[in-house]
Amino acid sequence: MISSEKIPNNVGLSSNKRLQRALEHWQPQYIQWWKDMGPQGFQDYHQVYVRTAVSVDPSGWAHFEMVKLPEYRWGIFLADPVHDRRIGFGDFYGQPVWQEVPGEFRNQLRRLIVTQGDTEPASVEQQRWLGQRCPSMYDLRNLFQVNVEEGRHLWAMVYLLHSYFGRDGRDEAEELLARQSGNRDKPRILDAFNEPIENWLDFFMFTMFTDRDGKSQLLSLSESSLDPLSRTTRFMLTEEAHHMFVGETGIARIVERTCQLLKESGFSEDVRKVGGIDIPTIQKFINLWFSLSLDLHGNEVSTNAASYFGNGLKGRAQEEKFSDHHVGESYYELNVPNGDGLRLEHVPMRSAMNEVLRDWYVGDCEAGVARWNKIFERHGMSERLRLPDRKFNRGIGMFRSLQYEPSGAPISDTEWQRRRNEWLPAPADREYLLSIMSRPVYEPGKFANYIAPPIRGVNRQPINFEYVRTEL
Ligand code: BYC
Repeated sequence: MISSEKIPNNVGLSSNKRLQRALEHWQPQYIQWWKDMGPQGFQDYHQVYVRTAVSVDPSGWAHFEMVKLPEYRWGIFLADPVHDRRIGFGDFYGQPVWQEVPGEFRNQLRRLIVTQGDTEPASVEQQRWLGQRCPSMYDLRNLFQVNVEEGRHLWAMVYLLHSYFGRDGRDEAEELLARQSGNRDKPRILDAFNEPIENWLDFFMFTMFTDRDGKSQLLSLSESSLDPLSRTTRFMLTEEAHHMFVGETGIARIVERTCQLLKESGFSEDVRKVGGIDIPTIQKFINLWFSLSLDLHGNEVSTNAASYFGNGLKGRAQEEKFSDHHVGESYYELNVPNGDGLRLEHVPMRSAMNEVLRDWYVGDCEAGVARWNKIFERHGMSERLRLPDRKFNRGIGMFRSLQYEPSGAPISDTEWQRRRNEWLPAPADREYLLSIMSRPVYEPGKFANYIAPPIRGVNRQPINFEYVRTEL
């Protein structure tokens, strides 16, 4: 039975018969999907200390409780409406925002919502085995927190599909549960969401870099003229911040531990010999997940992006920071491949919107990497982590079929094949990581040898709090 008590919401669910009927059909399928494809081994006998969104009040929107994962109260929330909100960019600039989907933009909006929605369950699927290899109970809990909230973000997109797209929307909502990450016949839509996440270095890099793409995409969707889409994504950003925190601090704690192990061994040891994760391996995983997440922003020159912008469907991150919201006559200076080098081209700004968002994203990632490098500085070490060049290892866009070193220098295909394992995780790196993660750490307050404890626990609980309890 669908009830407002089971599904916390601020969308008037108890009086919305149409939405209730649609959800009554979809929700059991969702729970079945969650049990089959969600965290493996933690569905039936474990209680997890998770936060649940219960309102949109900034001073107290979430509530912490011990719950069994399949009983999590996935809710539906829209950020509060902005009085007299006007369209902030594109051809309809200044007109009132839309409360319904205009017929002429129905397909484009559906495509954007489905693409966004598809990533949410995909990430849960990718991460479903990680609980069996966790570095601590604190981290296990954070993994599940991220997973249930990605589940809620799926609910957010399904709410839009059910409420504004009729029959097609209901079909799309079912398809969101039918595609599967990495499945050869029915893969997830975007490539990065079909990559396996088999160890915790992958997981932390994913939450650092791929969730940050979530942030940039959600920021740009929150500018949308379709007000329900804007309000839904605005509230999703509140939860997204924690996911990036998990990634950024997860890597920071690994870096911290690596520095400690290096110091303890008088810098004479290969840190792997003492069970740590060496800096070159960390760098390889940055190279991988940063480049995969760059791809998630789409092609550099895109007619889709131009018409999303012109039609007011998807803006730029923090649109208010730009002075020109029409962007009819300006140009973006784009470096395009030209023989062995590059040539500067002037591309109509609207067509370059994916690239504009990618610029914002790269800046946000750079700030995160600079924070990691402070840890080396604090230890008096000269090592530094860095983002690879934007051309490196690209699968989407103009640099797709070309090869570059992480520095951005062009190389031949043969050279790429020969040196690829120097720059991206090699099978031996993955084997090593699995070897140090094969025994999960489930004892409260204990941490695997390759990662430092966090500075504080969750929601003012002590670090050694029993965040995940096994029912006897
Ligand atoms: N992989 O004109 P283009 C998140 C396809 S993450 C595979 O550039 P457009 C999260 C494209 O579909 C944020 N295919 O495309 C994070 C199209 O194919 P068709 C997710 C790709 O539409 C962690 C063709 O190439 N949000 O929230 O301008 C955990 C032409 O490309 C890819 C969104 O995605 C790719 N990477 O740009 C959980 C926001 N890239 O149809 C969650 C909504 C492009 O011509 N989506 N293609 O065969 C969008 O804004 C746009 O769809 C994209 C693509 C920016 C993704």
